[in-house]
Amino acid sequence: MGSSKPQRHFRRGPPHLQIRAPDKDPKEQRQDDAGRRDEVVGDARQEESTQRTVVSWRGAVIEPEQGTELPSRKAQGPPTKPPSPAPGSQNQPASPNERQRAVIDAFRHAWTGYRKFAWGHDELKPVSRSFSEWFGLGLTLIDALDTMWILGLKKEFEEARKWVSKKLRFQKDVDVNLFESTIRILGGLLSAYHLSGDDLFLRKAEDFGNRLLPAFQTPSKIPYSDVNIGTGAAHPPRWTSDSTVAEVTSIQLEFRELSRLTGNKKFQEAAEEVTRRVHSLPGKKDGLVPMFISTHSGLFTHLGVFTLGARADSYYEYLLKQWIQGGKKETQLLEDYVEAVEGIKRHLLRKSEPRKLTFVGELAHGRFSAKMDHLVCFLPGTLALGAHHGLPAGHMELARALMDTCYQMNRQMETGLSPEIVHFNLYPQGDRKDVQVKPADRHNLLRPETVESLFYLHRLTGERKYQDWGWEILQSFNKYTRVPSGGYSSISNVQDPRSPQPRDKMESFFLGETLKYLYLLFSDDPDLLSLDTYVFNTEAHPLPIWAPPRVG
Ligand code: DMJ
Repeated sequence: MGSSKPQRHFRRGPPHLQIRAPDKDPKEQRQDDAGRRDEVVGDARQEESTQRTVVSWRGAVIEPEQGTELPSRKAQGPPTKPPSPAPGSQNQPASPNERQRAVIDAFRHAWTGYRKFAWGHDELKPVSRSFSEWFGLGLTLIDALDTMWILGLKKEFEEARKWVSKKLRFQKDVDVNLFESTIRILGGLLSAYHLSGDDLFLRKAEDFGNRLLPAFQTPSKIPYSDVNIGTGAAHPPRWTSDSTVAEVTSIQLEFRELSRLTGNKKFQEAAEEVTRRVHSLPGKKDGLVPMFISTHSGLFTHLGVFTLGARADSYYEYLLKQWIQGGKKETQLLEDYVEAVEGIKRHLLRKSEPRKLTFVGELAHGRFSAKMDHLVCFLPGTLALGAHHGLPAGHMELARALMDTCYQMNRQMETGLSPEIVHFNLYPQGDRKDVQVKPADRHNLLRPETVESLFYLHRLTGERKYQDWGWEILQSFNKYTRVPSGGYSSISNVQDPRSPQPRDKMESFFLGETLKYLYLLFSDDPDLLSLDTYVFNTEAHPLPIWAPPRVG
């Protein structure tokens, strides 16, 4: 794609900007100096050369290359570390199968609405055929770039690329949320760069990353939630001086990658300082973190409340994914992740009645609540990914059990679509179902988490049932959320198939994540964005796993 237009520097070859891995990972250096924790018995460096056991954590031996894999891949002999993919080197997919074609059709329908009624704006309002602005940066268009590339929608990609080149300007007096803009805009640009090899996206990413950096200028180095990308003024939300824990700990994949690509360590240093500080904070419970953190003191606030849902979710996801991104050397990240999984098992797991579905509830000051956000459905996928990368088989078992539950959160609704929040039934009572929904929680925002995890579970087990479950969900999206004039809309009531009540908004993550994960779920090709080569950020933007540094 694009090779016919060399004047745009749109090509597959190596980019102009300096691309190099950091000489020596500063975190690794610090770990060398500090010595290893008692639990860590392996030697990460030795692992680099021998591919043997890396660490154990409280007795759980972690063997990085012995995770769950498709049977056909196990037979291929001793595994080797894949090199980081060169930008533009991901193969175009083979011809899409029937289900993938249905995803392409859904994407085209969504894109048609966006193109007609919301072009260059943040989000489509498909019912009123208009748009809404959040940051005023073409959020849906940027979030969808890599999806178009992966789905092979070349014409659409070219047109969007032209908009990025001609219209996207970051010199604007506008406040952006650091986390949301990092995962969607910075992540979207970086992955568009990696897939296409087009320098334009890297230049834009670097410009944007520079404009986000003032958010980190706080007394504690814990960033403010918001920053003005035109003036550089950063501030917390109006109602508090706190930041959200998931937000400040889910920007690292993107900032680290930006440093690797540009050779400028300032992005990585700012983001990793947050990781270091959060690592050693008091107020955790067996690896589980509270939801808020003060930008003044750098301490957790609102102590004693623990959830895997909103405000904490991707903290856990990014511990594992940074460890994978960095080549499985940063053992502190791994330890924090494994400890947190143990904390989840100890404090938050229960089984519902009557079907005994395993779910993740919440804990508030010692009191358990059987409430689970749909957001928590990222967890089966993350657990499966960890097991694939060598974490204990028990993580995979838990992933399977939670995947069943997330499927039931969709299946037990009249529309086949999950509500935003469910409450599980803990006691046998007549014909009461496992999954209960409160009136205020009946909406569905076209979120990706169930299909995201279905993608991982299918990719890592090869079991077709996960594809079939995703197919049911795609059909439900088409039946209840598709707007005839173009686009898909979030709905207010997943329990009323006759009147699901469109809310007139298509979130950017429907194109950035939901449809992308569905397309990947329906693929049977493990090399289409291989999980040994790429790690997906929390907005489904694939970034390369870093290759080990060359020796000698
Ligand atoms: C997305 O922006 C990301 O997946 C984030 O991690 C959680 N919220 C939405 C999707 O639900």
